[in-house]
Amino acid sequence: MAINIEQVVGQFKIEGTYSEAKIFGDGLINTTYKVKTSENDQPNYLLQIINHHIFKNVPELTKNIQRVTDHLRLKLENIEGSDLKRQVLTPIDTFDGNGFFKDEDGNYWRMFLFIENARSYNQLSNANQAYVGGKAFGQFQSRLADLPGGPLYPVLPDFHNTEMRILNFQERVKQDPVGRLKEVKEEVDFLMQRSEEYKKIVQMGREGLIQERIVHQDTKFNNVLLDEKDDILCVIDLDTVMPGYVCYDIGDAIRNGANTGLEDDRNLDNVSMNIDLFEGFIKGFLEETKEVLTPAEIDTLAFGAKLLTYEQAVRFLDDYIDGDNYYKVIAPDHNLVRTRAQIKLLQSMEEQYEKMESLVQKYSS
Ligand code: ADP
Ligand code: GN1
Ligand code: MG
Repeated sequence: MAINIEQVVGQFKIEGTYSEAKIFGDGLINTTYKVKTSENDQPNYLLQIINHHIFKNVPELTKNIQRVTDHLRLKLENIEGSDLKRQVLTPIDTFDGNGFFKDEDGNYWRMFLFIENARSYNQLSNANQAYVGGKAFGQFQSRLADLPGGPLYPVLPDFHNTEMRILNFQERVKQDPVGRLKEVKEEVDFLMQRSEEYKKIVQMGREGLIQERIVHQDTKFNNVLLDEKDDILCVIDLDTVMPGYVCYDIGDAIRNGANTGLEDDRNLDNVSMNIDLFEGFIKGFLEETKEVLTPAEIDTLAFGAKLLTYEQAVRFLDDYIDGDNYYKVIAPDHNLVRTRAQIKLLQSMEEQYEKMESLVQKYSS
């Protein structure tokens, strides 16, 4: 059935009159629209179809986001000069009080206030942006450290459980459901040769050497909005905020942000890790978090960058072998292109690993 967006918007308590909706942003998971209102003095909105094949419990997901944004807003209220409409996401409630709307086709919709005059970048152009990105995710984590009301609901259990992801990947390789394995033997071998090394963080957690904290878990650079001066505005895309290890956030930020190429670059010569951008992320992140992190956690940060890049390569290749059921793709080989770019990035990190570790030491002492 054709979607009537105006009717969907009518379920939410918006201010102003619906005027138009246009597809917006470059997320790989949800479908996002910018909704404009016709009055100049009324806000615009962001409307999303939540990918409920991935996020199966939408009511609990909605509660998590409500709790997280309420807490962040409370923190901002105590910081002079805060802009409560732009420095934290504002979810819009529905008339039935659920905070989401399920349409006749089974799609789940939600709305936020649109954050105006914000930029989100898919690629960084300088180390200052990396520093700001690191600071944004560090600040996000430290502000949520005292979230009341018990643990958040684990919306995606084992999301960054690399040990589990490797086991699932091995199973997928065995099944080879759409006959693509023959094209990717080299990539599978590369990843399997390293599988023991990348089970380390989960093992450390099991042994009680590192603890779980509330972390974002999807720290792509386009999930932080910056203002016109490239200062931190707001961390967005809160679907995966859950208990997890600290190296997941800084690791994924570096994986995504310190790449000299694109996540899906077909030209592998473009892809490498820029050590200056790495340094910017680490400096910003540790400025916000070093007081609370334990020495064991600090020791995992450089490793986290390799871990998340490795895991992402496993996830993209797993989806390719499975026939592209998870990530949005724009070409039949898109997930394979992404896998190869992650592998190239990982190799570049392996080459620079000593330097990465020494920068972590520098900014944590
Ligand atoms: P996905 O999970 O698909 O990545 P996001 O929640 O990150 O979805 O939203 C997609 C894009 O929409 C973001 O990268 C960002 O550019 C933009 N965006 C998201 N929320 C807002 C907002 N409240 N105001 C302005 N832009 C936003
Ligand atoms: C997805 O939602 P988005 O586009 O910010 C994915 C991340 C991956 C990323 C790779 C819930 O992020 O884990 O790292 O794509 N989110 C989910 O680009 O799987
Ligand atoms: Mg996003």
